[in-house]
Amino acid sequence: MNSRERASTAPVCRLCAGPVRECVDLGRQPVSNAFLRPQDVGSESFFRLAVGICADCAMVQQLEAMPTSHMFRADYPYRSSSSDGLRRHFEQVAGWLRDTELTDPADLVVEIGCNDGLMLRTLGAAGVRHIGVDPSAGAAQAAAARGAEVRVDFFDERSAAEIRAERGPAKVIFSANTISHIADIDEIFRGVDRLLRSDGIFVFEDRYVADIIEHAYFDQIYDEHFYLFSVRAVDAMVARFGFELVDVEHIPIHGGSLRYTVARPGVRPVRECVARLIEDEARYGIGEHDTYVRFGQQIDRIGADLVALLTDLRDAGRRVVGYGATSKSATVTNYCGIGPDLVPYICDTTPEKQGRLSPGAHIPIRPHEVFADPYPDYALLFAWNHAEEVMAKERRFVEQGGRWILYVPHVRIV
Ligand code: DWN
Ligand code: SAH
Ligand code: ZN
Repeated sequence: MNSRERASTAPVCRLCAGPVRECVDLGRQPVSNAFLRPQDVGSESFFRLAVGICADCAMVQQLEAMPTSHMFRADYPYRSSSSDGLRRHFEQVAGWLRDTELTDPADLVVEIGCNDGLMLRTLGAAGVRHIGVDPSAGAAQAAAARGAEVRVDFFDERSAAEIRAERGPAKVIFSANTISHIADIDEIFRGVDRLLRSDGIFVFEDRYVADIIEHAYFDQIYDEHFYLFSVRAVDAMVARFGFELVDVEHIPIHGGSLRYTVARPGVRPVRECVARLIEDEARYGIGEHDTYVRFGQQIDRIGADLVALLTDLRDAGRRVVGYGATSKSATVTNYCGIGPDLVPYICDTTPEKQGRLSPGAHIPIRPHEVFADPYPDYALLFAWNHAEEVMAKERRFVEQGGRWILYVPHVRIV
């Protein structure tokens, strides 16, 4: 069977046109960051959140894409600077790029998906030539207020060509938690090809599928995370677009991510960790359909256990509130059918989310100050990736008898 014949019967890989086999179905899901006003209930967009793996290149990808225009709007509410841990991380990234790559005053750095400018403001303050590209006008405005220059736009071949014409080629193109979000990834690589200097590097960080599998982080799957990257699949992907994967570094961000460094072929030495990680992935079955089928079974168990626990607590008259109105919480609540009857509200520090309802599940989002007024009996930690920071900040909650509920890799009270 050639790939065109297979395409008519099976979903087709966005990258290599190979057959994609479905393995996880998380059901009907909303736009994970579309926190809605009470008067807008009934106007939400939903899609089927299902994931499959390509039999040829092993890229894990969603079977249906939520349109980009629904996800990344001017009022996209996520702000990178809502966590101290992320603030420290992006300051480190900026310092590393400044000291190793952006050493000449003429060097230009471009950030794809700069959001509120956490990374760029450090480089801007150090006098580095920079520009961020992000369609979220609200976040871009916050970035500008911090001294980062931002173009409110999607990064694609067109905007990349315009940036090059205006400012010259980029020595570094950086992106965190954005490349995996873009189903139409050809646009990204065509843009990078237009904009990157011949000796430049394209560095991107994204969640690592091996960590998602190992820790059953099923809530890292939502509309925005269209691809779940592995080293094997990214290595093949960048080669297809005429680039070379030269380095990979494991970082603890968002429960486990990889920082990929990509260059034009032959320009930079390829570090041996690339081949080593691909071998490790083969040993752990990261490219195998069966691995993801087992992951799906684990998700079923977590969902059933979580609903049973929340139901028992409610029936026993205990107060449970959600902590952190994350994108991840949209997957958990909509997959499990958890609504305000089980979790009456979610506390969150982001002004853009407060006073709204959570997507799909319609759980009210309330300001962080409400958490201690009075403390609930239990807090369901949707922002588990910031657990250390949150638990340190909320020591009084535990001292007053409060307990945390965690649900990955399994449901438990701590
Ligand atoms: O990849 C993505 C990452 C970068 O951010 C995007 N697709 C969307 C988003 O994912 P998320 O919403 O799951 O990200 P976080 O960083 O887990 O969100 C944390 C949420 O919790 C924010 O709304 C802020 C809130 N929060 C809080 O209320 N108190 C966070 C901390 C640390 C706190 O102490
Ligand atoms: N880099 C930040 C924000 C990640 S959220 C961090 O790691 O915390 C994803 C960001 O990518 C959003 O701000 C969204 O508006 C932006 N984005 C989505 N598609 C994009 C595209 N095609 N070009 C540039 N930015 C994009
Ligand atoms: Zn493929």
